[in-house]
Amino acid sequence: MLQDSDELSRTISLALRHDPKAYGLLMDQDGWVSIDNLVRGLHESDARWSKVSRQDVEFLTASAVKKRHEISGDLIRALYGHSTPGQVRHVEAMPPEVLYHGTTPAAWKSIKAEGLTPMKRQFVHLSPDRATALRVGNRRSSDVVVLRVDALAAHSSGHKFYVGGDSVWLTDRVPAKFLSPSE
Ligand code: HQG
Repeated sequence: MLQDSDELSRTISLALRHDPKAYGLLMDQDGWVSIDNLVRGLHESDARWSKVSRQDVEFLTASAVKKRHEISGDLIRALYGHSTPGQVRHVEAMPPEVLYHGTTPAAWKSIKAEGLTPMKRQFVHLSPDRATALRVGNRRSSDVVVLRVDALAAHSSGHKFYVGGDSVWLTDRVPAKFLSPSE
């Protein structure tokens, strides 16, 4: 049984979303890297991961409650969250009428003026329901502002939306006119 599986998942996210080079990984334009190379990179990065096997990574990915990573054959990628230069390609899709975004009261003050922007990531991240947005916002503050995003209206006016797994939608930015606080 793998110890520290949350910590390992965070380290894999670091490698796949933010710093593939530090783990010796070459990422393609869809965000895929070789699982065997990832395992090798983990072994070399920290003695804590010296015993991690490909099977451990496969099990962790398959059993995660929040689907952050995806495996296809010999490849693995992060489903969302990237901050590497350029933009990783994601599958474009028509969003539901409404999506949600959980943020802090301080951020809401500037979001009100300039809309949602990707900040340090490649995309703005949106949630399919209010409860998920609340959890996202709770990472930063117990006082969360959940925004209602008029996603279909934004899509109709030309904004593209992308699938980031089961619980995440991605878009380049959301102008303030499509946002309102949701009670
Ligand atoms: C805010 C985690 C000021 C935005 C989560 C957020 C999610 C602005 C922060 C995923 C702004 C960016 C992504 C503006 C946006 N002015 N603040 N114009 N526009 N912001 O972490 O959505 O657990 O990049 O409201 O659960 O919080 O890691 O985005 O507070 O699914 O798998 O700038 O990351 O997933 O923060 O979270 P983030 P996020 P994992």
